Amino acid sequence: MILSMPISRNFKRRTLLVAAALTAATTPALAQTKTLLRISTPAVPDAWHAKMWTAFKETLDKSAPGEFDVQINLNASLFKQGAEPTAMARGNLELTSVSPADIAKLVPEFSIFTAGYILHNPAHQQKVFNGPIGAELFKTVSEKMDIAVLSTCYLGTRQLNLREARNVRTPADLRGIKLRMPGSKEWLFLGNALGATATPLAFGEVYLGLKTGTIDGQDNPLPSVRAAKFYEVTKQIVLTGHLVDSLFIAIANKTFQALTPAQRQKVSAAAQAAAAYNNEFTLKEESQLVEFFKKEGLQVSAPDVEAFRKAVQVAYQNSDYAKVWPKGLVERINAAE
Ligand code: KDO
Repeated sequence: MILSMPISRNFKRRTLLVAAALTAATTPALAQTKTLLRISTPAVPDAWHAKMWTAFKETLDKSAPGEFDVQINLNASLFKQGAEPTAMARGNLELTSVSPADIAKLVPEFSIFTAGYILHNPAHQQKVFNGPIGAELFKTVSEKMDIAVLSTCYLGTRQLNLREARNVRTPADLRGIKLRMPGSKEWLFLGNALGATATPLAFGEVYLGLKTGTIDGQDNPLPSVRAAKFYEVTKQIVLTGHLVDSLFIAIANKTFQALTPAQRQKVSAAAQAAAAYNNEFTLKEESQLVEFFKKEGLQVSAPDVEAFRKAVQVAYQNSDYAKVWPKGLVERINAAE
C-alpha cells in the first residue's frame, strides 16, 4: 500500500508528461501537413483583384478548415509582374492571376485576347472563357504552361489616362505620346496600334513615372486607375475602351494534381467565388468612376471610338499575331455574344 501510492502518482505524472510531449510533437506536424498555396500578384491592396484573394482564402478556410496555408503576396512583393508563370513552373509559386499577354508568350494563339476590340463587353468575355472556346484554349494552356485555369476575372475595360489634357479624337492625336504599357511585346504592340509611342514599365513604377513625367500617360481600367491612385498624377481620361481585359486565376498543375479530388473541387470553388467577388465589385465600381474622376478634377473625354477600333483592327490584321490565330476563331468569338 505504502509503495503503491508513489507508483501510481509517478505513473500519472509520466502519463501527463507523455501526453504533453505528444501534443507538442503532433501540433507542428499537423501544421506541416497543410498544403501551402503561395499567391503572387502585382495588384495594389485596394484593387478588387487583390481583395478577391482574401475571398479565396476565406472560402477555402471555411470549406476545408486547416487543410491549406494560403499566403497572399500583393504589390509584386514575391515575384515581379509577369514572372509568375515561370515561378509556378519552377515550383516556387502555387497560384496567381495570369494575364492574356503572359499566356501569349507560351501559347501564341492566345495573343488574340491581347488585341484591342476583340472582346465586346464583360458579359461577352465571360461567355467566351466559360464556354467551348475557353475550354479548348485552357487545355492548351495546361499542356504548354503546366498550369490549370480555374476562373476568369474581369479586370475592367482599359482606357487611356494622360498626364496632361489634350484633344484626342483619333489615333493621330496620340502621335509622340509616351504611353506606358506593361513590359511585353504584346502590350507594346497594342500601345503602338493606338497611335502612341509605347514604353514598357512595371505597374509598380507607373505612379512615379506619371508624377515625374518620364511617361505621358498609361492605360488601365478605371478601377485600377482609382486603386493605384493614378488620378492624383494625371489630368485626363480618354474613353477609348480598347481592351476588355481579363485575368485568369491559375494554379500550378503539380500542386493541383497532388490534391485529393475533394480538395480540388474546393480550391476550384474558392477560385470561382473569388472571381465572382472581383467581377461584381469591378463592374459596379467601373460604372460609377467617371463621376468620381470628374469630381477629382480630371477631364473625361469621349474620342472617336470607331476611328480607334479601325486603326487597331487594321494593325492586328497586318501583324504576325493574326497569322497564328486559329482559323475562324475571331468569328467564333464574335458569335459567342
Ligand atoms: C498593368 O500593368 O497595366 C496591368 O493592368 C496589367 C494586368 O495584366 C495586371 O498585371 C495588372 O496590371 C496588375 O494586376 C495591377 O493591377
